[in-house]
Amino acid sequence: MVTRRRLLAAGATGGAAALIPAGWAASGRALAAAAPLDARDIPKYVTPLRIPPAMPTVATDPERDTYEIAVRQFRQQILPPSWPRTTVWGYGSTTDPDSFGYPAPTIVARMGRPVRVTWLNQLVDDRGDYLPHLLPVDPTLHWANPAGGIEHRDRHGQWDGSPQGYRGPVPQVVHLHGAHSAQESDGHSEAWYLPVARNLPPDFAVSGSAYREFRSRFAERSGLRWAPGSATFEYANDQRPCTLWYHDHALGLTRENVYAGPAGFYLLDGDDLPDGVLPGPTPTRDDPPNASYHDIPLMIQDRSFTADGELRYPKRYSGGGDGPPTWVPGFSGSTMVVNGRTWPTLTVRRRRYRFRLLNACNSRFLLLSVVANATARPARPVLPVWQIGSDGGLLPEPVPHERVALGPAQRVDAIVDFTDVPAGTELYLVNEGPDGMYGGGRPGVDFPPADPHTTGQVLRFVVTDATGDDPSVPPEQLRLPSQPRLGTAQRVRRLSLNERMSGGSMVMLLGVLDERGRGLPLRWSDPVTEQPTLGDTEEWEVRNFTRHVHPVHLHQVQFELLGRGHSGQVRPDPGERGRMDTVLAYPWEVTRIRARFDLPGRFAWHCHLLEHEDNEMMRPLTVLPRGGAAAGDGGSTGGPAAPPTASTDAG
Ligand SMILES: [Cu+2]
Repeated sequence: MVTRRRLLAAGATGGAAALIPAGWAASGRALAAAAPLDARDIPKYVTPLRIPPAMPTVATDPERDTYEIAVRQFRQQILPPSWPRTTVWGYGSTTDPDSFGYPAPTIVARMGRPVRVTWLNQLVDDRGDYLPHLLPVDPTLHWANPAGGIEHRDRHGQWDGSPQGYRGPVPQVVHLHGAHSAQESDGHSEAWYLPVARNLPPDFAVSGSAYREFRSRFAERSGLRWAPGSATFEYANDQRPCTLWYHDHALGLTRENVYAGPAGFYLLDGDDLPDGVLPGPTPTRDDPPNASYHDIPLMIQDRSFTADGELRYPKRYSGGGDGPPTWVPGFSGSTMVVNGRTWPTLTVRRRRYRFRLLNACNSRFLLLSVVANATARPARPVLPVWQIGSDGGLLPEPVPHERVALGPAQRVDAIVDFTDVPAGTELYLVNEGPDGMYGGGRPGVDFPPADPHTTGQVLRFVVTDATGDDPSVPPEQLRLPSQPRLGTAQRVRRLSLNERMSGGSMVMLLGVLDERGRGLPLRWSDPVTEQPTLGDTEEWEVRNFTRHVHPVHLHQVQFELLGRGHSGQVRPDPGERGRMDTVLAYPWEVTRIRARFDLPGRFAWHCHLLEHEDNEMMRPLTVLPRGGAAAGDGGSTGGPAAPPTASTDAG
C-alpha cells in the first residue's frame, strides 16, 4: 500500500521531521504527577498474546442475538507480570463479571442475523458514586459538557478551577465503526449518557442533546425504551462480512475515553467463501478451553505509562500554567500494546494464519512488516503480508505487501504463511511509521521511522512445528468472490481539510470549498452542508489543504476509493480496491470516494485522528428523505442554506 508512496506527499513533507515539533506531546507546565515510565526499561516478549474471547450473550432466539454490555473501571495487567497493573476502562457482559477486559470480548455476528445490544455506562464505584475520568479533561472544548446542564450541553464548557479540569461523571456512547446502522443505533456523538450514580449533581445534563430523539425513534421501532444510563442499539448486519470494531464516541471526549480502554472487535461472519478456505477458527461463544485459533484479531495501540503503571496522556495547561488542562493536537505513546499487553509474543505453528489487523491508536500511523531482525532499519521483510480484505470486507484479489500501511481506525484482513519457516525461528511484526504526525512519504527518507527499540516493534512470533493439516488455501492461489461496484454518482461534492490557528494551537477543520476553490473551514456546529438524498450515490472529492495525512471516516457507509493525487485521477493501490469506511487523505491531494446513502437521518463524518475529531474535525452528515431537495453540493454555489439540525432535541 505504501510502496509507491508518495511522490507528491514526499515532496510536500520534505519537512516531515519539522512536523514533529517538540511541543507535539506535552508542553507548558505539567502538574506534579507520577514520573513517566521509560519504555526502554520494559522487557519485551515476556507475555503471550491475549486473544479476546467471544462476548457472552444474554439471549439468542430466532430473531436475534441479544447482549447487555457495560463499560466499567478495573485494573488489568498490561505491563509484564510483576510490573504494576493499570487502571483501565473496558466493556464486558453484565452476565459475567469476568468477561470485562481491555480490549473487550469480541462480538461474533452473522450476516443477516441482527444483534441487539443494551450498552450501559457503569463508570461508578462500589458505593454507586460516579467515577471521574482517569485523565485530565479539557472542559473548554466544544464537547459533551454535562456540567452545562440542558442549556449548555454539547457546547464549549467553563473551567471550574480544578487543576484536573472536568472531574464530573463521564459521558459515554458506543459507535460500531464501519457498521450500516440506523441513526438511533449509530452512537451519535451527542447521544451520550452519564452513569446512574448516587451523587449526580442535580444541575447536570444526564444525556446528550440527541439522546431523547434517538430514544424515541428506537422505542417507535422496537417498542423498547432505553433505561437511564443506557442505550439499546440494533445492528442489522445487512452488509458484507467484515471486521468491525466498537469504541466510545462521546463529543469532544473520544480521545481520552478510547485511550482509557473501551474498545473491542465485532467480527461479521458470512458465506462469502466456503468454510475452511481461509485460516480459522476465531473464538466463538461455545469454545472448549484451550481451543487453538488461527484467525486472530490484533488491536494495535500505543500507550504511555507512569512509573506506578497508570496510563499517561500528555498534559498541557493554558494560561501559563494557571489555566485548565488543554487539548493537545496529537498523541504518540512510548510503548506498543497489542490486545491489551505491551509487546506480547505469539507462538505459531508452521501453517497459515489470518490476522485482523486494527490500528486502534489515537493518532499514530503504522507501517507494518514481518522481519527476522527486530531493530534493523530499513526493515527487511522476510514474509509477505497477504492482504485479503479491508475495512468493508474482502478485496477483489489477494495483495502481497512487504509493508502494510494502516491509519487510525483502519483494518487490514491479512494472511501470513509460516508453513515454510523452520521451527524455532523468531520473527517480529515491526512498525516503521513515525513517532509523531504523519505527512506521507517513506520511512528513513521523508521522516525518521519509529524508535526501533520501542515503538518500532509490535509483536514477536515464535514458530513451532505444525500439528495436523492446514486445509486453508495458500494466499497466492486464493480466488476471492467478486463484488458489484457502486453505480454512477448522482452528485459530486467538493470538500476540504483545513488548518487554522486557534487559541495558540493549529486546529484542523473539515469544510467545503468557496467559489474560488479555496478551503472554507466549518465547525461541528455550523449549518449542515453534507445532505445526500436517501438512496443516492455521491462522489466526494476531499481536498487536503494541510501538511498531514488525515484518516477520513464516514458513518453509515462502506465506500469505494476512486482516485488520489493532485488531480484525483491516480488509481488506488491494490489494497484499497475493496470497500472502506476510513480512507487516508494525503497532503495537497484530492481523495475521491463514492458512497451510497440508504439510511435516513443524522450521522457524521470526521477525521479519525481522535485528537482532531475531538476538536472540531467532525461534521454532521444528514441523509434527507427522498422527495426533499438535496442540499449543499459542497459550497460551490455560495454556501450552505439548510438550517442546523445537529443540536436539536426533538422527541
Ligand atoms: Cu485529522
